[in-house]
Amino acid sequence: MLIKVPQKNTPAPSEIASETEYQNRRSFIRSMGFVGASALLGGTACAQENPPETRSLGPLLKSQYSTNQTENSYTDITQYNNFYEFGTSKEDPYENSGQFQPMPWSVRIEGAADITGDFSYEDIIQSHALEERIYRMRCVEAWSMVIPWVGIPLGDILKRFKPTSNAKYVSFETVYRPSEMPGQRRPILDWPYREGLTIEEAMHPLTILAVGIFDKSLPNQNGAPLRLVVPWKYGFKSIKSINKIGFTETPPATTWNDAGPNEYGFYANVNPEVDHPRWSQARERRIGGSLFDAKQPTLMFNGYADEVASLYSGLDLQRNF
Ligand SMILES: Nc1nc2c(c(=O)[nH]1)N[C@H]1C(S)=C(S)[C@@H](COP(=O)(O)O)O[C@H]1N2
Ligand SMILES: [Mo]
Repeated sequence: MLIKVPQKNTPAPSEIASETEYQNRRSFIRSMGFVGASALLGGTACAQENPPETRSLGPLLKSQYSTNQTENSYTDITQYNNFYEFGTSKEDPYENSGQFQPMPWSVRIEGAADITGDFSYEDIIQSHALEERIYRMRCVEAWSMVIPWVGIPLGDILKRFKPTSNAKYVSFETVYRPSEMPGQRRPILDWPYREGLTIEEAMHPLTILAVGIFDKSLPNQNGAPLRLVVPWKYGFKSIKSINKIGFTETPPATTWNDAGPNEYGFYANVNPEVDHPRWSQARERRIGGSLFDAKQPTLMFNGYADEVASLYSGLDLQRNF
């Protein structure tokens, strides 16, 4: 659900509100009685009676970047997940994310950019057309899916903040809310979950900030309300429920690289020739088929080599895994 923002108070499409404007608008909205729907309906009852996946996203642009492979089902995509904030098994995110409140939402933009501060979900996505992009997704655990994401090219959003020439990397953080995310009550990972990209990767047209799947807003277990999707990298780079984005000069720390530097590199490009130290990365199992289906060969850069290989020319991909 969205907070109802009065039309005449909505900024012009190209405009991005400053922090003070944002605060003013929020207090204006409050004074008008347009309080968050969660306050109207009361806490968790809202999440259960009106789950965010029921919100339709309206007309979508079809993207030239879509794969023509068969999509996984809504059930596969929403009930077989990795989202350690809700537990470590694949069913946990579906089962344990009902208390999570993705709206209202804001994202803090910080670091080497002319425009920084706190911006609402609506401010972040407001002026952008939503595209449907059917992407192959490959998890480091050697399974894959084909998912119809709804999103916005991340670069189009980042440019509005005017990153400076010192912005060599982009860092991302997931919200820290142990009261709503039961996995965060235990030190499974060093919370909050963190990820990072080079600025070139972040600006690449294949990288999107996703807000939905099929034609609906993101269910909690898939990273509501905003998550990254970087289809040529292992799934762990596609960080969910983002509430902080930073422009940095040096490579940002990332959760999985900190947890296991020999197993999870900063780049994490899908590469059938570089094995995970504990298993092969040469083949993958497509979720949704029979367990007896043959695994299929994994493609370099997850099949996106034509688009992204040039980002890594001259880089030793065995060392920079
Ligand atoms: N915050 C956060 N983001 C995360 C994860 C996580 O545990 N926490 N898991 C990652 C991993 S390992 C994968 S494979 C994808 C899974 O996305 P999906 O469940 O929407 O398919 O999310 C990634 N993003
Ligand atoms: Mo993953």
